[in-house]
Amino acid sequence: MSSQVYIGLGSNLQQPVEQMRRAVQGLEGLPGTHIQRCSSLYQSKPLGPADQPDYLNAVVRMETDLQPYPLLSALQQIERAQGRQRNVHWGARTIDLDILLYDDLVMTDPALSIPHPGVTQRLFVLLPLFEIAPKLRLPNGERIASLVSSCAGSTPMKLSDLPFSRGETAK
Ligand code: ROI
Repeated sequence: MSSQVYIGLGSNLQQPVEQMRRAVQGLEGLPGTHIQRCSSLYQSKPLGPADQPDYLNAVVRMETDLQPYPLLSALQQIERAQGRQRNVHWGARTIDLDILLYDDLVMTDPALSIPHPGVTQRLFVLLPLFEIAPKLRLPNGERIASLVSSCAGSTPMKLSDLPFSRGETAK
């Protein structure tokens, strides 16, 4: 049986809009995987070192037959294909793909934490997630809606009201 998974996307290097588009194509191309919804693009100041460009973030909901670790490897393969380099901690990146939620799974392995810790703490994750799943709850019962209203930090700017995967340019 397939699982419902939310993936967070982030990019701040080498034409982020194009990077996001390619990553969505990459996700759609994964075996046994089908994208159901894409959020708008959101622009925000970097969390962490400030000497890097602003980020674009989005969230995708998809159904997949891939188990968590095979899915993680597949995401890392897409990141590598798009030239992702892991040198600077919290540094700029062409593309970042995170498993935010995987059904109601809770796991805290050193290599893979689900739900992703950012889900409760980062508005650039919460806002696009709320856009495509306003009634969603975390496995512990917390509502995304209440997390959005209690989360501190500067509000990311929504760049387009339309999903970016359908050919619109977010400008
Ligand atoms: N900051 C923003 N605004 N968006 C991100 O996706 C993002 N990703 C990161 C760090 C470097 C923590 N900062 C970010 O990994």
